[in-house]
Amino acid sequence: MMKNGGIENMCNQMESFINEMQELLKPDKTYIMNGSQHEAENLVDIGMKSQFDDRLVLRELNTTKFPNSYYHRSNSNDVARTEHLTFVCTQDKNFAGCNNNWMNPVIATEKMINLFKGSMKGRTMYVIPFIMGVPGSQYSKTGVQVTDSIYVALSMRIMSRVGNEATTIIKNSACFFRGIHSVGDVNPNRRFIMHFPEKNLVMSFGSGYGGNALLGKKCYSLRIGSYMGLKENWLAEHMIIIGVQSPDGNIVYFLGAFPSACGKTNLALLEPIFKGYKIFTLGDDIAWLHIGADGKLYAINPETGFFGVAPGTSFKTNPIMMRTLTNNKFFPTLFTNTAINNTDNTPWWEGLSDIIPSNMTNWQGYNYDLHSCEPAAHPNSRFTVSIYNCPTLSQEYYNPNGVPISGIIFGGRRSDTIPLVYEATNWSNGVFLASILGSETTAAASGKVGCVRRDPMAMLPFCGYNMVNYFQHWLNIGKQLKNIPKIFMVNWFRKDEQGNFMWPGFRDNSRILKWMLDRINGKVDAIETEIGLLPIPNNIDTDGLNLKPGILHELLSINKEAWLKEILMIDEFYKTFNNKLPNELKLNLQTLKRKFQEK
Ligand code: GTP
Ligand code: SPV
Ligand code: MN
Repeated sequence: MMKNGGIENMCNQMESFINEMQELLKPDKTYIMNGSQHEAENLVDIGMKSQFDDRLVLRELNTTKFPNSYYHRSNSNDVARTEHLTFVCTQDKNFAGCNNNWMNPVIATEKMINLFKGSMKGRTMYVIPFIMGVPGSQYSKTGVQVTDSIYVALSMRIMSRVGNEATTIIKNSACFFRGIHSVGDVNPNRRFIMHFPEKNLVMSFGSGYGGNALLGKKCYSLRIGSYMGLKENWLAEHMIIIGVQSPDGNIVYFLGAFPSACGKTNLALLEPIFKGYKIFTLGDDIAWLHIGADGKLYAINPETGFFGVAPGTSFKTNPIMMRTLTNNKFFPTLFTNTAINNTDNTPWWEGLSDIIPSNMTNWQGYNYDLHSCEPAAHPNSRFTVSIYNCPTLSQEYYNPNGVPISGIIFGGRRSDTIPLVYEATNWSNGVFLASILGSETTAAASGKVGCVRRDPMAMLPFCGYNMVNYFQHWLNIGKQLKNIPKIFMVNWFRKDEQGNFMWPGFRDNSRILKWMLDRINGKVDAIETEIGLLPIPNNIDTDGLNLKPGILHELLSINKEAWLKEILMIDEFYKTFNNKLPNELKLNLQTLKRKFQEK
């Protein structure tokens, strides 16, 4: 029996997709999402009454402190993206490149069909029509995902524009994205996230975790999106979008790319340390970049929510996010794999408060032992919250054409070598510096944490095609731009010998943004060095900053020995591309080497 959440005249293409899915997945019921308030309440209600994997799907949290907020605990084997189980299935293996796992599309399809066959027996299939981007915008895209997870259905409603408006646009359109998702039995041995860019299709089985299961997000908006961007001359990027307002009222827009769990959300919702400055938030994870009619680079955020890392978030580090989380308007907020403070039924995570609550349940559902060396919340525990709750949301978020970009920031998590901030000498040098971006791995993806790996443009896990062609595409976009944004590299994560962060980070990062503004406005000079343009230390506003003497100088210095090691790693990385890299990048590397030899 098909229950229609709203629209009566179901479009042909969408209807046949649903029929096909019913045939394959054999759900007991089908529910087509309409996006209404009533629907959200209903789904939450069902979630609070149903069990999956021996756990309640949702539990209500303290209604005064966290209104309309719900707790979800996942299977402990399903807490992060699984890059080794993520595939790009193009006809030609070389098209996917050595940056992706590849599988023959026919074999991959057969494998997935076998997993999906009847996997929704006894379950409801939720049909999720969604729009990425402002409805009606020339840059927005539509999709339909099916899932058997209420948690995923609710999360998709927060993260994208789900409901009748999407259905109306999709009506009779054949080119919408199709996403097939089932949590199956959450068995890592039967878990695959398969991308078919040539078919605008993703099949994901066996995981309910964000990036694996909310198919509008990384799967569509980045992996499939980057492929569409290559074909259609635009870029899909793992980037925040912010507007930085200076005391004269002028707003300058920046993009910021950092690998997973390396500071995007915190920078996107930053409250500047200085009076008179303000940061407006447009996006915290994904940006679609187009060349406007005026030759400038324009950015939109296709998403409508934040899927943010909980640990480290507090009134001290990120007051705007804390207000966002307790400012619920229309959408329920979800907390996943945090700990629970049983005294008042609120979510808790490391860094939220200096004092650790004494009566807690940890992320796995056990009493938390205060003397434990293990964290109470999973390091990759997250919240899913609507962007409309955000008090600093920019009015320009709704602009269908996006905002014009003046600066692009790339950053990684590096305990050594990489200075606090430096600037590329031009676009080609900026693309080079972004292509050699290195970062220590984090809990956002399964696997070892803390190993330096190259993560070009913070897109290594998300570029849906050969990275060699991706670099060339970046260079080509630059050649078409009339106003070239400045490109900056940052590192908030340098550590001293005791292992403490040398830079306070978070709100103090506004000091670095201020320097970038000054550079963009031509107010300050910079020092030419082997690696690019470094700030004159006096030009960084340190008013009220409690740094020990010499620290800023050290953060802005270049250690030749460390850089020679870095260059060896870059060489190794570049070798993996079998000499296929664009010449412009090879030349940049040669110049970098030569400059250090001359030193
Ligand atoms: P994804 O959602 O995985 O893409 O992550 P993200 O890039 O949005 O990272 P996020 O802002 O959520 O930060 C990840 C972790 O780094 C959190 O634990 C933050 O508290 C911490 N963090 C963010 N900014 C800073 C900073 O400036 N300094 C330090 N030391 N930690 C930071
Ligand atoms: C990331 O890992 O970069 C995230 C979380 O933003 S996920 O949506 O799971 O990819
Ligand atoms: Mn991300």
